[in-house]
Amino acid sequence: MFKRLYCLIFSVLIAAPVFAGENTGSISGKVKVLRARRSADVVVFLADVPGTFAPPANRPRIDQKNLIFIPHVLPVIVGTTVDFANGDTVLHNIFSPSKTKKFNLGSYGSDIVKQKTFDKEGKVALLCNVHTEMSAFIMVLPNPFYAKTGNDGSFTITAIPPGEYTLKAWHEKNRPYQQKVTVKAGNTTEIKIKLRR
Ligand SMILES: [Cu+2]
Repeated sequence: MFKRLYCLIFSVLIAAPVFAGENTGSISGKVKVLRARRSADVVVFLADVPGTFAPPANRPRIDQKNLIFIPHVLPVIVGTTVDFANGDTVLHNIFSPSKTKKFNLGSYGSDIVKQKTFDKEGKVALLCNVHTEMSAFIMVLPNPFYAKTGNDGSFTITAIPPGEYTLKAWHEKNRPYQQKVTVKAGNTTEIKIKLRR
């Protein structure tokens, strides 16, 4: 009986260091976009985490429904290939005039999904040649330590290696924001951000 108990305690002690979150930290917070009704679609990210990071195995997707890009803002890491679908019955023609990635997918309907790989950091504005009111953004980031705010402005970035970093926040209509942030193992750093025009 005792032997079994010791065994159990021992294995728990050995297993402990590999628990997720034990060796990493989190950043959690809230962004307030001043003079805006919603604080959604703000990309909060760490600019300077050392290491190389592979893009995800599953391709993220930007769809188009009722002449709206969904999602409106898509953060990805460098090297990510994005699927561009058309969920409407009309043709769309996605293009980007941005320096980060200039491209034009041509016009196509719902029977085709096209891909583009984003291999340079920066902002990519998406537009449609057919519908001038359509707009979306892809933020190409250096690492997976990012989050996008919900309607209430809240965000959480998890599994961050401990260290001191530059935290940046981007919103399409506001001035870019940055601050220093310290991440400690097993800890959550709380951040409050106000974005101004
Ligand atoms: Cu369109």
